[in-house]
Amino acid sequence: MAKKFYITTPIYYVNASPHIGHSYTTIAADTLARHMRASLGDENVWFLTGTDEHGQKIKRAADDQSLSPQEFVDKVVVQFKDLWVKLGISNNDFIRTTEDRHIVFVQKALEILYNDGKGDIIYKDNYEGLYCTPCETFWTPMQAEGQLCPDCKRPVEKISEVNYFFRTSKYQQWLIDHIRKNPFFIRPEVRRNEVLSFLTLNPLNDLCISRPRERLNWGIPLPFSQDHVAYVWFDALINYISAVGAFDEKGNYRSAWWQDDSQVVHLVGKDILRHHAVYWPIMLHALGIRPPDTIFAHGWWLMGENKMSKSRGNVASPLEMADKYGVDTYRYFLLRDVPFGLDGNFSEDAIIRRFNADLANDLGNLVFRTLTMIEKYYGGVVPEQGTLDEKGRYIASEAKDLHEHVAAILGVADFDFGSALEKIWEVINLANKYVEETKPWNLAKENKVKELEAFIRLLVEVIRQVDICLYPFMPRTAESIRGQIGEKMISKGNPLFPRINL
Ligand code: ME8
Repeated sequence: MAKKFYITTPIYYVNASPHIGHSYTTIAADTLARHMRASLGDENVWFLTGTDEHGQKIKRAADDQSLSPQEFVDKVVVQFKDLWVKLGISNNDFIRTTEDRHIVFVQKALEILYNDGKGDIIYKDNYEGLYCTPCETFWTPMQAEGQLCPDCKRPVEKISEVNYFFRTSKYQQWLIDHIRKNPFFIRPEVRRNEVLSFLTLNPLNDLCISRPRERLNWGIPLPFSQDHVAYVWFDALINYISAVGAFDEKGNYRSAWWQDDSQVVHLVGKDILRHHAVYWPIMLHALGIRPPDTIFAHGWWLMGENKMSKSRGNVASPLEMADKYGVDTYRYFLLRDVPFGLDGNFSEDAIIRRFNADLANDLGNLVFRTLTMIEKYYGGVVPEQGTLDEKGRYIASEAKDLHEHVAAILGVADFDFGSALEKIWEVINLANKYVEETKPWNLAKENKVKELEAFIRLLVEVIRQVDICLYPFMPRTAESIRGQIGEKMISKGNPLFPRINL
């Protein structure tokens, strides 16, 4: 097992407010970061998120509001930062591509590739192509069938200009070999196969990494050309290394987090898989930096048939959902309702169903009935451990092993949050069923003092184990359960999840 864990989210465009899709990746990364901190220690986990602030899209959005691009991004970035605080996101750093630390680093990386490659890695050429401005991508006439962008289906523009290119084609075979040798490099499997077939069936086009300043000046100036700025994707991908390291005077990258003994994981949506699984590893390889260990591309939240997206305007607000249903309910819903990797339909009805069934009925009920019994039978003092019957012993051992089971599920690069939560709920439900079968109120009536004590103590142990496993997913809930069931005494308070009546 790696000694260090470095996890990232995409850096989001600040052309509009964050929506549920953005919060999804960030909550997933937060859950993994919290989970890994529990096993590796806080000091061995680094969680990075941030914002992508250059490029045409941002410039246009700023123009629409009659603001300078810098004024505009300074305004919107606050919404992302505030949302992450509200959602309990425990990122260690937040990188903005307009920060000096990033700009200087990108220029250095370009300089290294330009000088070391001596025209073999970066070269200048005339470019004629079809360009999709919202996606910031050039397409060949075959790809942009009917003059429409194959990704977003909006019209493309014909463009002819002198640009700088990155000879990605030179690294195509290296990348294919790397993907074949490393089954966990691109996950889930379906995405790995998708990238492999793309790479094995098509010659890779060299990547255009500049934009002429006369067309777009909101970008990082190329160190070797006054007339160009860096293509926004080239600038953006580099955030993953600019935030955690630097080049030494010989051009070698040094980082505390991007090391041989660290596990480097990028979580992204499937919309940006190709940028991450093809261009990014090649950029790193050309810079003499090893590829990340895993690029996981999750599915999309849909509204009806369509992907939820800023440009379509069919978005739901994470702030509103968290205010309405609670931050932890929202976190739980996103990670439980749809298997990580697949698409899912977003609906408030589904949140309410999860809330009432899993949170109010199962978890909330187990905690509240345990607290009530401790108050009623023991005046609020947590009883001592006692001798359990066979069923009780089985539940105790399932609870004891729960953390190991959850860690085994999350330890595989498929990050199956849904199955991990299901496993936790199996134990919660075992305990609830045990209460119903044992009928502790009868034990009390029949004066079975020892049995009752052992029984209630078991429930406390189950809740403690569940609490530990739940913490990465629902940190505030876990903390509040810890506050309610202390080492020796309880502090009952209100039910955690009062039912929502429809
Ligand atoms: O692509 N469902 O930024 P972006 C699930 N700046 N996840 C979604 C989603 C949805 N409907 N919509 C967005 C960019 N996401 C670039 C990234 S990284 C070097 C540069 C999430 O603001 C998902 O993680 O368009 C997706 O990949 C990302 O937001 C795209 O965010």
